[in-house]
Amino acid sequence: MGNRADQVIGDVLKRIHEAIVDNDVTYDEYQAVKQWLIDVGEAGEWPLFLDVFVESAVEQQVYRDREGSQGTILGPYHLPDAPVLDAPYELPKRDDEQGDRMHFSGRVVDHEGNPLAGAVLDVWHADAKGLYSGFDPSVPEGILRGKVIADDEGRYEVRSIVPAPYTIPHDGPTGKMIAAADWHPWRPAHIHLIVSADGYEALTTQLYIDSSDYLDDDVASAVKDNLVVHLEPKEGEPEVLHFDYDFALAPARTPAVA
Ligand code: MBD
Ligand code: FE
Repeated sequence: MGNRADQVIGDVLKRIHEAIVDNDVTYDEYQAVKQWLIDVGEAGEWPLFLDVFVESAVEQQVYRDREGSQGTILGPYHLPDAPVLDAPYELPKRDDEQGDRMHFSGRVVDHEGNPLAGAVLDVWHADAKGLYSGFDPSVPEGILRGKVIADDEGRYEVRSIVPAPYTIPHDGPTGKMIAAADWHPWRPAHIHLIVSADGYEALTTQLYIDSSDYLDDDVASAVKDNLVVHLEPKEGEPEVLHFDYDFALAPARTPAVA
């Protein structure tokens, strides 16, 4: 067995050196990149930068043969300690929360379609301005996040508001890099979930709203066709937008530790 760090780090550095040669990089450019890397750290933007520009490649590689539902990237805005909510499940919101009301429901099953009773759905999403609680100081803590439990037949349902597309902050170094390259900083409107059940591989995924812009050019390259959902007025409650989505979990890769 070779040394993994030697192999991977050596390969990454070799490819950087090749890019320097292929693009005839100048000393000014080298100094600018060095300062930019320092700035990203000082601004606390490494989680943002890495999850937007690198995580999708890791996710696709690691889960290329996964059974069951598709996953996608976790992103930088998950808070693992969100509370388990009480039924009927509705994500915490402000009294004057903006945005259309949303309801989604479905089943959590295994890769053979058997219901996973008591499965946990950890759900979080941005508000109607595209901002996340716990990260943007203008949004109170705990808003639009929480854990929902599936019933004995694996059925779940969640109420919330429809999130807006997300834009990376323009003022920081990540935004400056995007502007310098003439890229755009947007992600389509999405809902994050981690769906888990004992004995199964947790599914980290996102659902994308089909009427949103940027589905075809997500800055984070994390959209997959079968993660796109269509909202329609809910039966008997036409002011609420509804979609159905089922999650199929793959068996855990490694046996649980006794
Ligand atoms: C997000 O909301 C997000 O989901 C990702 C992956 C990156 C930046 C912002
Ligand atoms: Fe997000």
